Amino acid sequence: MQVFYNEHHALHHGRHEMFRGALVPCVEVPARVDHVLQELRARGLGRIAQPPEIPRDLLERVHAPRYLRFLEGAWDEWVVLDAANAQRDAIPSYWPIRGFRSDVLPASFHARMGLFSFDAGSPLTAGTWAAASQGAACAVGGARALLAGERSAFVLTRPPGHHAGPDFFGGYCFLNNAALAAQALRDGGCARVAVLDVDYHHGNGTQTIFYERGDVFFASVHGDPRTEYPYFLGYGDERGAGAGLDCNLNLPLPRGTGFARWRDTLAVALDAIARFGADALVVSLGVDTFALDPISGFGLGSADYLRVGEDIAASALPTLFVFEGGYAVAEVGVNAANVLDGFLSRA
Ligand code: OKS
Ligand code: ZN
Repeated sequence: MQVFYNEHHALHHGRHEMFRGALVPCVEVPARVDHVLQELRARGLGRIAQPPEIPRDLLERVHAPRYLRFLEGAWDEWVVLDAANAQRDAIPSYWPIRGFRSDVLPASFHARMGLFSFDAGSPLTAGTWAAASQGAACAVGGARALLAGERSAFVLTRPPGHHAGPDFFGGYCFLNNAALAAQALRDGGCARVAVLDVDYHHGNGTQTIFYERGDVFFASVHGDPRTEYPYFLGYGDERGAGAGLDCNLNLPLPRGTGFARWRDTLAVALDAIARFGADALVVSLGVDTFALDPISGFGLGSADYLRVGEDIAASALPTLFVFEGGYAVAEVGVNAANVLDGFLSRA
């Protein structure tokens, strides 16, 4: 399996995130991806492949140009405001919610931080754009590997992507790697693409990007947003709209769900993807469904991830795995590699 490893991932390393009234150390740390890479090497799993240059027009088919321009220049703007800012991460504090105008583009950097984000838990750092844009290139590289005939590939990157929407960041995500891969597959000739999101958290960014499109199916198994992040999207009655009606499937499960029920629900998602008639599959592979994950609430064990990979392989589609969440740092490598090993054992 080709592995598109983001060599620049550690350029994004937030110091603190705002969490319920306190600045706490970031949960989404470079060591996560280091552990996955180490585990792949230990198993002799995968060959590192070089990502391509990512065309701007592809980025702009997923993300709004004004959002991309903001993100690319945000750190420089932040530091120009105050030289001392070089020592702190940029975190938004103001959001244009119901009744505010979102057609304006304020001159204030702080206002634009809020316009283009939905939480205070996703610090923007000196290397955020460099890391995120290289991750996007890795995602496109993975898509092109499938277009060239590979059965599977793995995008090993951070920051993750599935919460990033057309014009917003949040949930530790800035560019939507899975969505960019799905778009690259469409552009490369796949008529119908499915995104399967198995992260603990609903992929609100991916859902929003494709909500009105009939060419990309989005299916997600995740913690019920009534109690779990991102709270305001991911409910079962969100079925898509317009040309995308019935091309969105949310399968929320209660906090505390164990592997047996989770696996039955995965089967429902895979069945819907088969009925959609996808010719390629992008998997948003979060392993924060692990029982010991510090910020999540499902009960999967390490061996269960082998079964997850096997079940996904049974759909017999060209499959791109894109790394998302998973914060039990010591186990994240074993868990992610188990999915890939399980897949390869049946592919
Ligand atoms: C805790 C609240 C934010 C949770 C972000 C979830 C990130 C994730 N600071 N998404 O899949 O893993
Ligand atoms: Zn997650």
